[in-house]
Parts: sequence; structure tokens; C-alpha cells
Amino acid sequence: ACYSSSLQFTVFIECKDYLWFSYGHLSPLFCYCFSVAAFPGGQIVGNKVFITSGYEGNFDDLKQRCLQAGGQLASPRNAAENTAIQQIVVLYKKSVFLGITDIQSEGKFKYLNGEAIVYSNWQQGEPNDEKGRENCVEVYGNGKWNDRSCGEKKLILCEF
Ligand code: 289
Ligand code: CA
Repeated sequence: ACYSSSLQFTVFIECKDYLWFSYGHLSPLFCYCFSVAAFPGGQIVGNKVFITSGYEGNFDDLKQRCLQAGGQLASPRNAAENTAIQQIVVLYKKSVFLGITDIQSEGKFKYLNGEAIVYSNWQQGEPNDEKGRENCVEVYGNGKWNDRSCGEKKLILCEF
């Protein structure tokens, strides 16, 4: 058996015997990913795991909670990762905030580490910085992005 726990998310799974035999050793991370795959609020893409606890809050609150859990807000770097995020948005019927903002410089969207984004999926007409107040990015059920006020409450979605 393996066990993985953090402040926000706790997962537990019995590792299958055949996996122990095939790999000889099964790391806690592998067990963790394996369990997330079976959990509806989780998605695995490559070596990235997206997971929600169902909590809703504003951008600063969600950013802090993901950090405290040892991850960060979902920050898709390609279409496959964006599709995984979209699936969670559709399942929960709630949009999420990404770990992307243009808080530093209007119109220049960056990841939380300050790197300029390498992938985007804007809805037509976005980002429009409506009323000069939209510096965060939400994902709609169609997977498209809209810039939105960071004070809005959205579903938490962290990546690990
Ligand atoms: O407060 C404005 C938002 O609710 C959104 O309204 C419309 O969907 C569009 O104008 C969006 O760009 C905007 O973020
Ligand atoms: Ca907008």
C-alpha cells in the first residue's frame, strides 16, 4: 500500500501486486498518480497531475492553497494539459483560475514564476481587460480562456 497526503488533498490506494512484480519497487509518487487517475477530480497528463478539492475562492486564496499543498495553480503549457483542465471544469460545472496573470504588465500574460506564457487558448475577443479590472485568467467549459477579475471566486485547481 502507499499513502500520500497534503494539507488540501489526501489519497490512498492499495498498489496492485503485478505492479510490484513488474517494477520491483513502486515509488510513492507512482502510487499517488495511480490513485489520482481513479479519482474524478484528478487528471494526469505526462508527469503532471491536476487535482481539485472542490474548494472555491478568489485568485490569491487559491494560489496560496495550492502552494501550501506543495503545488501551484494549474498552468497549462500545451493543448493536452488544457484539455485535462477543461475536463475538470466540465465535470464540476465551474470555471477555474489558471496560474497565469498580467498583473505585472497589462496585456503581458505570465506564469506565476514570471515566465511569459508559451501556450494560450483565448476565447474570441479575449483578453479584453473589461473595465480595466481583469488580470486573471479563467477557463470556460469549452476550454477557452477569458481574462477575469482576480477577486471573482473560482474552483481551485492545482497542479503537482
Ligand atoms: O465582468 C465581466 C465578465 O463577466 C466577462 O463578461 C463577458 O463575458 C465578457 O465581456 C468578458 O470579457 C468578461 O470578462
Ligand atoms: Ca475578459
